Amino acid sequence: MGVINVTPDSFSDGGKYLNTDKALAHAMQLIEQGAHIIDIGGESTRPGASAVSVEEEINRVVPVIQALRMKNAKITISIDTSKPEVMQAAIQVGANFINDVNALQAQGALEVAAKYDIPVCLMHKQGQPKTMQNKPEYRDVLIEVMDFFEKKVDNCLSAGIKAKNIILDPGIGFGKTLEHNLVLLKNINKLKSLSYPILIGVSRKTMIGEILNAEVGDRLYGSLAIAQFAYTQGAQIFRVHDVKATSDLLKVTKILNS
Ligand code: PT1
Repeated sequence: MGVINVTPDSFSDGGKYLNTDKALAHAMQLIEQGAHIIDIGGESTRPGASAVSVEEEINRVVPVIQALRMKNAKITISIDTSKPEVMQAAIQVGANFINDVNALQAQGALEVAAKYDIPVCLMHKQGQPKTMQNKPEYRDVLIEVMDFFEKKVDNCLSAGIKAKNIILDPGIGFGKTLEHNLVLLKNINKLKSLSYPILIGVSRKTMIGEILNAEVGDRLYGSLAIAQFAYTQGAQIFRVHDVKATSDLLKVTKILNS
């Protein structure tokens, strides 16, 4: 899964792809580099980010999704949003994957997702982006994330979302310390016991900066190390900025494991 941020304040490529033509060209490049899914988001969810209005978010993402769908009929287009109105608008112009960092908890989100036979990624987070890194605490992070998944999966199934469309994501960096993130990554096998595919988004994140004492532009090798580890533990989808590097890494790792 390659990332396209259509936000002026994204943590790693803020503002670079605001223009529709530029975003489209970047998406086409990510597809060429091996991305199977293009994840398009109009609201940053990095630590400290502010919320944007429904209207603003739709104005950011819809032109990009429309343009990408016109250029490529087949690619999976993921809409990275927590707002049901944005999901709906995105799906109407060609998005066919819902990536919700709020796990469809917004009023009306379950209903929108249930209307379409498309994959939905349910991500765990503690708190809201603005303040979530302000001393996150858990009694047992693994148990709490697993309990959260069980509840949210139940809600999805009750709303009519098919089990085959559900994907789970432990939400690396979303209200979690380095220790919490490490526990979750080391226990992907336990998350897998729920029998849904696991998505991991760790590309260029703070936890790598903390391990390596590296700025955001210098986190590629750390990101690749975690992607390879997560793959070996059973994760199936990797949300990344560096598609060529990650795709090569996964191709070689797959051969060695077969
Ligand atoms: C993610 C994810 C996402 N991450 C899914 N969607 C972001 N499914 C946006 C940091 O610690 O992991 N999974 N959509 C980006 N959010 C963050 C969070 C960016 C934390 C940076 C950090 O640096």
